[in-house]
Amino acid sequence: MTDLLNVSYDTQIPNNVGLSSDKKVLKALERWHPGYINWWNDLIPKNFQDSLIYLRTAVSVDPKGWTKFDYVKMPEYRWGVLLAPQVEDRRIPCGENAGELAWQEVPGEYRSLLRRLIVIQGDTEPGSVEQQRFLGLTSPSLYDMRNLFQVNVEEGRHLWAMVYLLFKYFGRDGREEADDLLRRSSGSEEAPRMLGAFNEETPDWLSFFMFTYFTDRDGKMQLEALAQSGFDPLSRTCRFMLTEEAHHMFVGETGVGRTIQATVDAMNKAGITDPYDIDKIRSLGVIDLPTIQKKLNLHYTLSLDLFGNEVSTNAANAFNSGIKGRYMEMRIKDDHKLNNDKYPVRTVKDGAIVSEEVPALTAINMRLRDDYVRDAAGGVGRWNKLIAKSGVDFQLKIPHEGFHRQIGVFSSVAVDPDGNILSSEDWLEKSKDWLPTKADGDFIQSLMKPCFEVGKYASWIAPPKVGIDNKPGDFEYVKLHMA
Ligand code: BYC
Ligand code: FE
Ligand code: FE
Repeated sequence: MTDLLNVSYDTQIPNNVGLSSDKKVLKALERWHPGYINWWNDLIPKNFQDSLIYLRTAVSVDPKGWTKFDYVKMPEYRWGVLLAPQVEDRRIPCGENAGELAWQEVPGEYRSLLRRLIVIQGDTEPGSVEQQRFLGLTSPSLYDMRNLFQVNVEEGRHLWAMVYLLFKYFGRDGREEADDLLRRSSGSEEAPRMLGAFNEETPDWLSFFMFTYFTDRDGKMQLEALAQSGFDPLSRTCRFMLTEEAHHMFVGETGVGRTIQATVDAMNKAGITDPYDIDKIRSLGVIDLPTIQKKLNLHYTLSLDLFGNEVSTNAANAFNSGIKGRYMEMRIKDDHKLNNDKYPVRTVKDGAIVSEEVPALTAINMRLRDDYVRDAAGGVGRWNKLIAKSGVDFQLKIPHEGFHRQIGVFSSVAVDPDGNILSSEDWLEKSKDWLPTKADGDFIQSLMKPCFEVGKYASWIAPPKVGIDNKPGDFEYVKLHMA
């Protein structure tokens, strides 16, 4: 018997799903494993593969004590298949099947819908690691390097989580999809990743922090929605993934916060009060606040696109069948079917942005995006508190939902960060004030010099307030392998 909380390490693939007695799936995973290891080894620079990284590994799915910290070489990280414990008598929470027992097998009529969502989810995980592959080389500290690699191995594990579902429940086409997840790659011409944001670059550490704050938070929201799934194995998988996700967003929030802290500290020390005195501020070796705002604008809007179209029949079908729920579905007080309900959606009509009531079933994506916007605002408020405390007169703002969009109703119009519709000439002229330019990117790149000395930090980022696993400031988070 496998203990459902503790992770069994008796097979090559750590798991709490009883793999050692599920020979068919174990074999399929073991056949897939070398391709995965090759993907990882080709991706991450060699000297980091040989370095010892102070990583947390899941040893249990018990929320009270699921991790163990230790030095590991990344290729030896025990990627595993971990599902949150089964809830007895769990019911389908929404849609036309609401109230029925959750499915333990894939319902035939929803097979392709379910497979598509699992594949899309699975595709983003390795995509993000591909985007971040070179960041180790310019890490501002060993602490940050460790956090980068922690995020990377966990995104790798998230890929394993989806691949397990494909092998276990989708037979031959599941195996083909699992192979394709390693065939596509971020930014590739022939076989790009499926969703837009995962084919963009993560060229520097500020982008990495914005990505883990804003884009991993889309991950959180989508996982929350999939954790509601009536397909119980998907629900349990996503519930465990969410416990890991919290750390990714922590890395993002504190990373941006520490970047801001270094900037305002340097400004104060040099007696600069005008946040727009950009050349002077940059000459201090820190990133000026207006450029941080531009990066925020970029990553926030790329992340909004990940919610799909505001009005979507795909989303209506997923909800109605009970495959995907809303954020906190169980806490919402309505009939969980939405057949007669309306939901307000902003749209563009006769050159103006207006709000329109649409059938709530079709507005599932919009609703999740609204929840996301509220969730994302919290950290921005905390960043502004840091700035206010320093006495610098500046506030970061989340741009209007119509700004810089590629997907949905706003993709056809140019909108400024305050929500005014612009002509394309105006957009061309002004967007350089709102989105990072090549010159901004070059400047940030000029700061991206590795700082690999124990306990030291690059000029543009403040040290963290507390260490990982309560370690002291001079803790060696990475024992670098010198080639
Ligand atoms: N880029 O009806 P619509 C994460 C496609 S992140 C390209 O609105 P739907 C993570 C769409 O696929 C979370 N294409 O679609 C974060 C559809 O194509 P088909 C990932 C896009 O299904 C950081 C067509 O446009 N998980 O975990 O309602 C690091 C019509 O659109 C995009 C999920 O997303 C786009 N942005 O909504 C690591 C959960 N948007 O089918 C990891 C699973 C739409 O007509 N996915 N399209 O060819 C879903 O639930 C939904 O597929 C989506 C799209 C919300 C993504
Ligand atoms: Fe993930
Ligand atoms: Fe993540």
